[in-house]
Amino acid sequence: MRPVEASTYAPRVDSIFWMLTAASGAVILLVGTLVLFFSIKYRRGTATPRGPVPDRLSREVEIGWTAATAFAFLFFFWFAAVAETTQFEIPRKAMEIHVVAKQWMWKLEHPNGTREINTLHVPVGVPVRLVMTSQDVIHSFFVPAFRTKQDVLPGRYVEAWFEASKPGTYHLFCTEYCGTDHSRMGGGIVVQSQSDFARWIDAQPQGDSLADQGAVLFRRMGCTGCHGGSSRIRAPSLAGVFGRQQPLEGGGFVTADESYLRDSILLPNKQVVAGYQPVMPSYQGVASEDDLIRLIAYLKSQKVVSPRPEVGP
Ligand code: HEC
Ligand SMILES: [Cu+2]
Repeated sequence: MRPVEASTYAPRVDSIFWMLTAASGAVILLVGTLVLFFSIKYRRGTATPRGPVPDRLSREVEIGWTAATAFAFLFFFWFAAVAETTQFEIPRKAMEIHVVAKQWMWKLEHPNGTREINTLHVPVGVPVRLVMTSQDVIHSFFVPAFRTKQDVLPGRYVEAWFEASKPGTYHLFCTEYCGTDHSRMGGGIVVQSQSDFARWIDAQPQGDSLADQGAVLFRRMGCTGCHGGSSRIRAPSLAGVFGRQQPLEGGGFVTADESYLRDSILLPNKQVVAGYQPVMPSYQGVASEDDLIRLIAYLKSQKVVSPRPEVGP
């Protein structure tokens, strides 16, 4: 029985599998036939010539089969590499889901603040980008029906994406042995039609969006003390920081993505913004993974209002 293909990526992975199976089958058939053919042709008592093979023929055969297999494998490599690289090109308009793995559950959050545990609702036909981290050990997010599998590491963000192509409920597994209840660390992805999904998300208890919750934290954790407009300490304005090419102290640039923002909060001295003193305290151990998701959502929601002159050195 064929396993379900429920994402746009699944048929591509499967075609690699079928291609390799077909190629292996063809080789087995060829070798088997030749073994049979030669064992009959050269069986004892036949008058078939048994002298050495002419040099020229032997060379042609060598070059021929080496080239043919090399090209066949280059083709497989190309095909698989193209399929694989699409996994790193996350569509810009993708819906965003934050995933926090911990022993032994999956915590999932939608941008509007809706939280789920071990079950994730997504609409069909919409690319979904997963921003994942772990609170403890290494886990791995695996949805066989999507052919999506990504290790989830503590202390950093890893990304993956998928686009579900068929409504239904599909298994979610942790596929990295992570302790006693590893085998029970699973759940389901519920793929709904877009209208069903819209209805589902509307029916969830209305809380604040992640960005709004982040704004509260931003004040409560004292970030405004430095990053607020009227602070005495010189700190960069965080409006529009997300996605910017940030010049660093000591030269070089970094793209301000989620991982960079995360590091800026936990390890502020790792990459210091050009023209500023490394005076920001580390929030390691202060800001939880949940807090970080909210703070970053807030920073992402801050757009530049008006281009104002930088007061720089
Ligand atoms: C004591 C003052 C101070 C506090 C408090 C502070 N920061 Fe900072 N922050 C700075 C300074 C100075 C920089 C620039 C130097 C650097 O990159 O470390 C900075 C840099 C950053 C950057 C990188 C900005 C960029 O343009 O690339 C981010 C993101 C950031 N802070 C977020 C926060 C958040 C979130 C909080 C609250 C949890 C916070 N900061 C609290 C002083 C502060
Ligand atoms: Cu796990």
